[in-house]
Amino acid sequence: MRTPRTLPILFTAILALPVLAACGGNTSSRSDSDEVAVTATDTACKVAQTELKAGTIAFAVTNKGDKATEVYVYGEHDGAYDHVVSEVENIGPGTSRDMKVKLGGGTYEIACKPGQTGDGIRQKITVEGAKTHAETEEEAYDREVEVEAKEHQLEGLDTFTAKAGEKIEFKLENQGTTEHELEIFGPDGKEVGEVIPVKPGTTGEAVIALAKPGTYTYKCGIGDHAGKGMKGSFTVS
Ligand SMILES: [Cu+2]
Repeated sequence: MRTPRTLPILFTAILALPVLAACGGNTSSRSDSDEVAVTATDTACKVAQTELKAGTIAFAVTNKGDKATEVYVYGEHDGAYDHVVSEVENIGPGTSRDMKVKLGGGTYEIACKPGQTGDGIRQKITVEGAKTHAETEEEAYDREVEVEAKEHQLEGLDTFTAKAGEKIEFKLENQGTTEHELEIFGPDGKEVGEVIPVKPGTTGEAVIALAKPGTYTYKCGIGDHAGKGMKGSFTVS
């Protein structure tokens, strides 16, 4: 071995420091707020991690290019990544900015836009976890509707209607004795969003955009709950 004997000891000491700092400073799970470095240059958009866990993610953006840049997170909409989930603009050369965003399961694209123009340099990322509607922390909705779940009914949407383009917060209150959820499907039969399973006695919610007019259907996707009656439809005009 060519390595002097003191080196492994030095390495051990260096490696131990951040571990100790992490243990002492913060015992909570990393997934609560993962920090992901995004390095933007005039020709590249480097995202340190492209596979992430659902939740709040803090993108630490550094502009190492010569032009001012902006960074976007795009969600998928009808196969195209054109739905802006979050953005940060006017990042000058040599400066850094943070962009905190809450992401549900799915695929997204990070776009760096050197010169603050065009579609940007894109990097796809995959987020693993519950499929909630992608939302920034400040995301607004137009109104909310309450849905009550029990064995085996979903109540509250019988007379519900909406206008195309409305963003609705669906609040699912589980008054039953087992877990229930609420999946919503657009006129084309594709899922537009869901309230992930909620435990008995608790409430869950999701903001879901009802983009297109038509007949939407909903159901509880757990077991055969839909077959037992936990399903229905409503109209978006
Ligand atoms: Cu159910």
